Amino acid sequence: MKCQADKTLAPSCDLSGSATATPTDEICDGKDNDCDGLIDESWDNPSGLGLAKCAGQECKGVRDAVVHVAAAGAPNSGYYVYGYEASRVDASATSAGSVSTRACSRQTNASGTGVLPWSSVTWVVADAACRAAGMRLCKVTRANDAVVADEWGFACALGKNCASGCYPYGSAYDATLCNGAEASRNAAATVGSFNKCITSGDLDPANAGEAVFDMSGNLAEWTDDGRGTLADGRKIYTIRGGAFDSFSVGLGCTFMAAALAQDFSYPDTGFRCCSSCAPGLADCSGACTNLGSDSANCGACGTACAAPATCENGVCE
Ligand SMILES: [Ca+2]
Ligand SMILES: [Ca+2]
Ligand SMILES: [Ca+2]
Repeated sequence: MKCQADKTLAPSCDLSGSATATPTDEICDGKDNDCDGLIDESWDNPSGLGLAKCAGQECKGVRDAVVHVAAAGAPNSGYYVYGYEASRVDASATSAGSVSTRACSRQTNASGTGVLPWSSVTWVVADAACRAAGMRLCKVTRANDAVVADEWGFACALGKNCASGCYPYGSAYDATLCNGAEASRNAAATVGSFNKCITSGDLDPANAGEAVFDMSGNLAEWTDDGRGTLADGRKIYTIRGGAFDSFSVGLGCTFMAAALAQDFSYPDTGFRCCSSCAPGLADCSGACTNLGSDSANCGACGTACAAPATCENGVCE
């Protein structure tokens, strides 16, 4: 099986043997790179289905750039977080793109240019975009409003003294490191381009040096941290880290005072995804599963195949 030379014609593959391109592992680009008929799927090609091979192996699904958070002795760690603010599959250095099928975490697109983050996004759209990537928004667990666990804040604050506020890069504010209001950019930058705006804590002793970008500024980030419900039924969620139009306090790891309705969006609102599951597996309410072969979660969490159909590469057949 080979791809058509013109992959912009995705998801079609040329089965005649006359094509020139060969399949590759799936990347987050709005195209069917591995010629299996699915675009930007997060799971690997199941073995035994006769699907495209990559260097003799089954092709891998999209592998978002994530950082494993497994700090020693930290009871709330053991999860994965996007290394970059989420971007759309068709993002470039000059456009945030327009396709809303799923979120991506990467510093550059297939053309090798930087990508603007997915902005003007509502909580509802952000939540769906993470789920389509087999992930979810970063969770906060509360008991009587007190924070019990905070995935987003834990990664940001790790290793710093946050008693009077802290930042991903350290305990003291530095206006030059991240894209806040004092950077005077007044717009989002391509993800990761403020290359010192990174987490300084050792998020995983097994992967020393891994860091998360832009947790302070650039775009403020929706989290799965429910803060109540409006009279009309809309839910309220915390948005973290401040944005290109925020000042020091709002740019901090522990700042949780920005809580907005689920349908709010603005040019400074973005998100990043988290997961309890390793890349290639989906986080379905905390259970890690392969959406390519799980007949109870086929192609998406909660999509069950009606017997006798079974799940074959994310489709009930
Ligand atoms: Ca595919
Ligand atoms: Ca793709
Ligand atoms: Ca941010």
